[in-house]
Amino acid sequence: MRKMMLVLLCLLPATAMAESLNVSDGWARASIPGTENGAAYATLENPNSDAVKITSISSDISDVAEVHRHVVSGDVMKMEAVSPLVIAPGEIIKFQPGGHHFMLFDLNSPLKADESFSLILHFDSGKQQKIQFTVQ
Ligand SMILES: [Cu+2]
Repeated sequence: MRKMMLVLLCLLPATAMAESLNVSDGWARASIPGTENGAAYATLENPNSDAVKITSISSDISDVAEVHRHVVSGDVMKMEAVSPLVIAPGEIIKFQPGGHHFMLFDLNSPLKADESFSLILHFDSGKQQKIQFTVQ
């Protein structure tokens, strides 16, 4: 019985947190002069028992933000939008150069080292999560 109570207690916070991702290491590279686009990276972990679907990204630092990944077709490496991005229960997706990234089109101003900014993840449930990035 005591064990059962403990299990129930442990489940409660998890339910309340449903659909939040554990996000760490948010970073972006400082803009190269003359470029209008940027990319941001972070590690996303889904600690929930259900898959999480990111359907869109919004940002106040750029006109458009999308989840992208690199794909190789023949000898050519290109980027494609991933929408929705589905993260399975327990899955960790490490965004990194050459892999998944948050693509920022038409930055309002160049990304400068040591500055920080945020993006908002929109889930298919209608919930949102704000995540932070530091420019390196
Ligand atoms: Cu891209």
